[in-house]
Amino acid sequence: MNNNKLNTQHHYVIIGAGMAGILAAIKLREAGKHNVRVYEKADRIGGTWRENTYPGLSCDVPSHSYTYSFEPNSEWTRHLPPGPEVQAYFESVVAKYQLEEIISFNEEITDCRFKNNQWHISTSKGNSDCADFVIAATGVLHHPRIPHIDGMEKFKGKIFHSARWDHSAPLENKRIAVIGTGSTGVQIVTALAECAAQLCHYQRTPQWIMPVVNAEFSEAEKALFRNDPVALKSIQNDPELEANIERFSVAITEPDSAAMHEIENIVRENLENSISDPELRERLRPNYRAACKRLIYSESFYQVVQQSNVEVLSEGVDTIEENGIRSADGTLREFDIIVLATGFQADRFMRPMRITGENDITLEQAWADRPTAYMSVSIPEFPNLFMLNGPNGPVGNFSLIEIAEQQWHYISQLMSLVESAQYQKVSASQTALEDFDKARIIAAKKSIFGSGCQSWYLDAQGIPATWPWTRAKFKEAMQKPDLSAYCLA
Ligand code: NA7
Repeated sequence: MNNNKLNTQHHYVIIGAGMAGILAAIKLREAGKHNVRVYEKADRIGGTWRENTYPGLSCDVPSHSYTYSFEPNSEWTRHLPPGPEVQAYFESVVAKYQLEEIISFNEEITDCRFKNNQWHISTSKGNSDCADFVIAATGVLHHPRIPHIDGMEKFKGKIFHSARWDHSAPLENKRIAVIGTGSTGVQIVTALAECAAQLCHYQRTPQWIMPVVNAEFSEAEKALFRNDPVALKSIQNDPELEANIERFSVAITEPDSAAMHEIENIVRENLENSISDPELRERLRPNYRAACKRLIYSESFYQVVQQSNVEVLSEGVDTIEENGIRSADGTLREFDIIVLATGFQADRFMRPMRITGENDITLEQAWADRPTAYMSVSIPEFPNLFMLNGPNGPVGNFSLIEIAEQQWHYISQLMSLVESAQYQKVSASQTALEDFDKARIIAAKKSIFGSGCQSWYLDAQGIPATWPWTRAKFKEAMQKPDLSAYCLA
């Protein structure tokens, strides 16, 4: 490959100005590629951190790990950063790299079609664009999953999804119902317990809770990080944290490992030691293995659910009526606010955008069985289109920033084959994807995610859609593409 032949005139389109889109834009410009356009359907950057503004929002990955490797942040206030701080971090990065000038806000890409070795793009504003490369950085947890509960439309109070928080609704001394016990529901209940008159947590399935101390960084620590780049780098690459993350990744891929038994012991002891009422303890006890659903980290959820103004209800939601929720046991509880912390449609990725690759194949056709991508980044017959945090990536309690950076390292090597004019198009071969998928599915079924629970990690057939091997193996796979897995023309 002759890098001297780099053609800086290639046009790059990035879909989405969230964490991954920002990364791609920075990396492209850093490499001297200035013909870059980011399309963002909202009016601000930030992706999931823009959309989620609920009380108690916090990242469940340590702050210094949830940070671009090249943009360390001395100012994180806590071990697990509050959501608004994460949003502010991304906004500061966008400002520093002057990315606003290349972002088209309020402009959704509606259609992408590959023709004559280019992607022909249409947007919601009626504009068109023509790109040599498309980077889909559309996020995973993006489309709210709104359940259809009988009578929802009759409710006279406020009802909204956690990712569409209605900030006009006062919370102080209100009667509030939260439906859903994922990370979101747990964070919301923990926050609202402070101000609600009555807080009912509707639990369809209990969760294992990993105790955590979400310590604040002291002023002295922040001053040290501010003044000593080496100290800042070393907290970012903290070897102890690294070892723990790696151990966790072994645990989820090898459910019988000592690492997984250790996690199980911790969460079981947390439940046993924290909940004094035996009846409530049993109601909160999951009947599946720890980390089968995404593990929830909480400092105080178990303490909060024992407060007098908080109740965990496992009777099930039957209907919603004018004044509240009727449980399956017939009890009507009245509420001012109902929060649907019911998660996301994690299989949508860049859909509903219409994407048509070679031979008129649509993304809907390619993904008729399930969303898949070779190594999580490339789809056969969709040349020069790459995904960051696409299907089959390592999404289980890891820093998606780190994952996206590794994917970028890999993708940029594929793009350079076209940039150097060696080839005109590159996409994974069908055989490579099939082989990858076969191995992935075998391993996925054996992972903790396949150990018998319902979660957003599972595809429509109930198979974990995540990267089923260790984090170290992913990092290794992202070092260098195996070109024999690609169709190069
Ligand atoms: P999750 O983890 O998908 O959790 C959704 C929760 O909502 C979960 O407890 C579901 O119960 C519950 N749910 C969904 N539909 C219903 C209905 N119809 N009735 C009752 N309960 C329902 O989403 P989160 O937003 O909490 O977290 C997503 C990720 O964001 C999280 O993993 C972090 O990565 C950040 P179920 O367990 O299916 O019985």
